[in-house]
Amino acid sequence: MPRYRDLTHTARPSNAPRVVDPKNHVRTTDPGALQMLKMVEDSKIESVFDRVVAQQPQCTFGYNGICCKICIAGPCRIKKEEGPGSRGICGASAYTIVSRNLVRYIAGGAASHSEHARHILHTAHALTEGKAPDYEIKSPAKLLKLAEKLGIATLNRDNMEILKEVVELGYADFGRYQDRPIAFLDSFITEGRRKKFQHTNIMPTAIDGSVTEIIAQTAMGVDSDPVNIIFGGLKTALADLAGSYIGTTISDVLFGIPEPIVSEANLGVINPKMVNIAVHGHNPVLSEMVVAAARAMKEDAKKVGAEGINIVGICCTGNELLMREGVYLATSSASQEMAIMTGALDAMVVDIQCIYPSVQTVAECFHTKVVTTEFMMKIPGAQHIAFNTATAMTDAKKLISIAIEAYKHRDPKKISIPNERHHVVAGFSIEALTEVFAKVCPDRPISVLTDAILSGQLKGVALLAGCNNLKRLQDESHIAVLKELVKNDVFVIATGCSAGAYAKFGLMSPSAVDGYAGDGLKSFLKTLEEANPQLSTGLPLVFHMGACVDNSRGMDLAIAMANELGVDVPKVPFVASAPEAMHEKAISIGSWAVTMGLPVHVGSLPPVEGSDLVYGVTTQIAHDVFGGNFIFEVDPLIGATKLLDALEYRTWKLGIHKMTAEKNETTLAQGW
Ligand code: NFS
Ligand code: SF4
Repeated sequence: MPRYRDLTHTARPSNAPRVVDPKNHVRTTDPGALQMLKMVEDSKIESVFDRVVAQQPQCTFGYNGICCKICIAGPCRIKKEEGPGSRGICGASAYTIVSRNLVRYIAGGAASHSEHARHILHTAHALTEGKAPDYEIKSPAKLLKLAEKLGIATLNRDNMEILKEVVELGYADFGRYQDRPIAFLDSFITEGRRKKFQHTNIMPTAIDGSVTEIIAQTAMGVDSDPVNIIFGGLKTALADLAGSYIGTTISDVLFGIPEPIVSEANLGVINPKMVNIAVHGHNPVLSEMVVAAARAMKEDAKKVGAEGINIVGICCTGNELLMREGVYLATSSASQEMAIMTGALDAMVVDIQCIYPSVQTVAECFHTKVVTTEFMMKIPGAQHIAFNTATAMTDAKKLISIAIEAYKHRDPKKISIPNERHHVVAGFSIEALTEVFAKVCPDRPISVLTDAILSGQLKGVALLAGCNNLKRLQDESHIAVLKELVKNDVFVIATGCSAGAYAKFGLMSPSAVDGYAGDGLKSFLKTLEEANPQLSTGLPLVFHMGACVDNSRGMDLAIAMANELGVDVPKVPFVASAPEAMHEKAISIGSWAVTMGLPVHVGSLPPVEGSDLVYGVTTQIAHDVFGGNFIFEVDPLIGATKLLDALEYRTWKLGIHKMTAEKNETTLAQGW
């Protein structure tokens, strides 16, 4: 069972309101979005903030996860404690319905991440076939490292040949039928986790297979055992991790490993004098090309009177481009419509995931062109230009031309851009971070981090991730959790819209360190900076590790720490939090993080409270089996305190066992 230092804390959430201020339309704390809302106050443009209010109160059956629509005898709801009303028509009880619904979210998340990864594999495959002339192997170093991890020979071989084999293995990971674990997953987990997954029978053999399996397992009249269902879900979650890892690593091979880079964030990066194009979604395959095409077409923009072309990012496409190209981050998930409301956005080019269908509705009030680019993602009313790997540059140029043409139709009266923009230092892939540590200790770079934790200078590491969920105010919980953790000397890495929040608020910058970091964290960052005089960017308060698929980078760091400490992941002072989780992908990520052995705080409750058993499994039993557990808590400060407790407990245990081992000159015990 997880332990809490504050004896008033239990595995249950506090009674803070689940939907804060449900009638309030001003559901953001982002200073840029707030300004924008004020500016369009009189215009009656409907936004996501209005729709959240319109949805209140939300259905309690759904909220608790006790509504089943898996077959069309339903919908069934659990209405009573006892009798026929306490079960669905087929006899499914609350724990069956709640667990089935939960793992189907995981299937959705795994499918999303993996489809993204598959697209990247297709691009790499086309490259090896000579059918993607506009792409290249930007990072041969990453390719070699990856191939070696996967057991693929590299000596005296051509890079393209190696990539071909890596891609084939990736494809095999999607559809394997034989009984061998997913290679990409197996290549980077610890021996302890490997054994645990085999022992609990959740080691996935194929990504596609895991998704279909869990859908089949939860079909009407199949599995009704909640524990078996949840274990099936965890297997799918591990397939999600594998998909994410494929997405991250192959993207690095094709587009380069992120390195520390300077940029700016928030709506003020939209420039009234330029042709502004927002790239929104998740997949760097298209957006990297858009950036290249924009560089090539600067003169065309000048012909229509603009000073140039300004690419800005939204959501995880924004994170990918920020990390690799230093592209400005305009905004994050809940304020995506606001970018259009500036009246100066000429085109919004979208790929997949987290794109509100409403962007087209808002765009219709302006001159902005919304362009969809993938076959599986169309919006009624928006233009569709199929993006093709074989003709990538030509397609990207077409997209830029659409924006240049739209620029001519701007209405100057409708332009109002918030003046909020903040300095950002991003680009901390695990390679980049390791390089920074290596300047202090070249032989064992990760020991710089683990030693700082063992000595008490740092309290541990936290990965802050996930979306915006407007049950609370946008970004409020992200910021509150971050501030509490850094104040208490936690080394924080961030991804997704959580990273976006810190960037937009100016907290992802070296200048934020003095104001918010505790003394231990401050001195730690100072030591790193002094050892890295070549690093002109300085070191930020919180380290950007990328998009949501790049949570696999975070896992990589936790594993590196485990290896350095000579223990398995559940003993590493490393925690994760999604303070404003929303998407199925976030549920999937949280689930693999728990399975990998991390305490995971989630600041918006998934629908699990309708079954005490499922609630107990996810928050308590999971800890006994995997060493990780969910901490569901909507109050960000209580959530942060529970994370700090978990870190403290792990560090304390680690210290005691290390001391004992040293005293008795034995190896470190593994069984605690
Ligand atoms: Ni992640 Fe990125 Fe944001 Fe949530 Fe959506 S953009 S993949 S799912 S909302 S963090
Ligand atoms: Fe109702 Fe059972 Fe069908 Fe679900 S599977 S809708 S509980 S009859």
